[in-house]
Amino acid sequence: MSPAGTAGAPAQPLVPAPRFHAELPGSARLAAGSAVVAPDLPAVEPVARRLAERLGRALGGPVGVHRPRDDSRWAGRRPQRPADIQLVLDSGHRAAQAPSDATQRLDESFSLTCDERGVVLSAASPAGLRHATTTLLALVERPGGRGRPRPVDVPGMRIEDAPRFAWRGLMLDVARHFLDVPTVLDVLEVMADLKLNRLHLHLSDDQGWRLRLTSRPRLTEVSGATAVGGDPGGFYTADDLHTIEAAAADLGIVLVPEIDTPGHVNAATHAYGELVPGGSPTEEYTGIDVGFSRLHADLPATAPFLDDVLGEVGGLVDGPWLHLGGDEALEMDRAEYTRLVALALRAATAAGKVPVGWQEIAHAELPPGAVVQYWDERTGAQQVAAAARAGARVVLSPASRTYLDLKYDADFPLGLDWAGHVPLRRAYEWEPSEVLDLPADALLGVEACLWTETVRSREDLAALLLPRLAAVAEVAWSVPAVRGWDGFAARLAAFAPRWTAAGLAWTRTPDVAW
Ligand code: TNX
Repeated sequence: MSPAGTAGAPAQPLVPAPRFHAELPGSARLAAGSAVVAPDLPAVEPVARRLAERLGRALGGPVGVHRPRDDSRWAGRRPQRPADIQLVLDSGHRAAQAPSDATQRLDESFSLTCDERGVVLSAASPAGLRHATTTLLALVERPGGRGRPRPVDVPGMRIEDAPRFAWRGLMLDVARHFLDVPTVLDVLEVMADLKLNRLHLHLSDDQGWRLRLTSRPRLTEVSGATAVGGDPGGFYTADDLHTIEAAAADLGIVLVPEIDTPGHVNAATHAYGELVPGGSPTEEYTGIDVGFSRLHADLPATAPFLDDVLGEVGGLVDGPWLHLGGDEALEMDRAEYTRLVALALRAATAAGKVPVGWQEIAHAELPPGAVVQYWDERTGAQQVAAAARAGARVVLSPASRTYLDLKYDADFPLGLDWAGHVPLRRAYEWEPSEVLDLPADALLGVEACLWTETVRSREDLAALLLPRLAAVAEVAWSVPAVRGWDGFAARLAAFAPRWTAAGLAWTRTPDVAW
């Protein structure tokens, strides 16, 4: 077994690295007129459609979807024509039963076989088939040559792949600067191509409130228009959130909305004076300091606010998770903090959601299965480990590796540097199991975070996000045995031109021969 492209052959553009990759004799020629042959199931439909659309664009002519009525006739069989791509749902994979995360990783597992007889993508579930199509697209899509017929010979190979971690996320801070729906949809496509599966939206902070709620309309009426530096704000309607969630679902990505309390709440206290002792709203805030704003456990308006807001947000999303924030409430004592977090936890649970929070919530009593997101390497490792021993799950976002808002180096014009600089190689070369001392099954996954204090445009966003998101995605997906900087750099150089073709202003970092 060798990770693609480490044995002298030109690197295949496979990021994240697959678990198993072997060359086979021959190749399959895909061309306009090729067909995607897929089982006739609703859950497979968006997978087959996306594959056919993108193949059509890459091959310069129409690629149709063919759905044989009786799926069993096709299962495990070779394509009828060598130019076709056959999607096979192989329920045999399901036989092995395992605890929930392992089941999910099994669901996301897939194989790809390409030889003279054509391409077969096989998986136990639509999620696995989707990843298989993503892998095929990475092999087929070559920038340039749009619009004219362009057959592609896919070299013979066998890939068997499955994710290392169940949670492979990206957090977007849409509060410091707002990101409109089309921008978020573009990011979702980038994520899906890297086999990421969680989009965490940080919807509220001191500088703005980004989701319109019927229970508390002033949140966006008053605080929807503000942003860092006096830049334009913005907010999502419930329909916007549904648009994002539906697009994410088509790509196998689950939306995790965050309402940050009990700190980072100036947008709320600016809109509702009842959340402030004395009743006068706080001033709007457009700077980038943290830790100064807070809720008050003893005010009568506080618990109803949390119940209404978290209940309404929980009701807007299909996904099982609701992120409660909980970071950097620096202006209150531990006792009041844990009381306020307990109120938020109760509201999330009442909304039927599994609570997620930044690492500070480990100080509170957590319901079993709650998710704690580790970010601040200066502090908190003990509490997070203790919470994990008591049944919490952990998502790793160590700032010095996964905070994609930190500068690449001192000269980079965008980004912060409070946790140092994060060159591409630093975002790549770390081992999740070494970050915290956790029980074996507590580590749920890895999430990159893009805070937007310095992000004022789509260009700024792409410049910080890419290529580092690819590094974190490979940390989250690929097993250590197939990871290595040289192979990654070579595969990434082959992968990245598709970002250019998509019009993304990514950063050509000095550490890769792009
Ligand atoms: C810390 S990380 C924060 C954010 C900032 C970020 C900037 C975390 C949970 N809180 O409020 O935006 O640093 O890197």
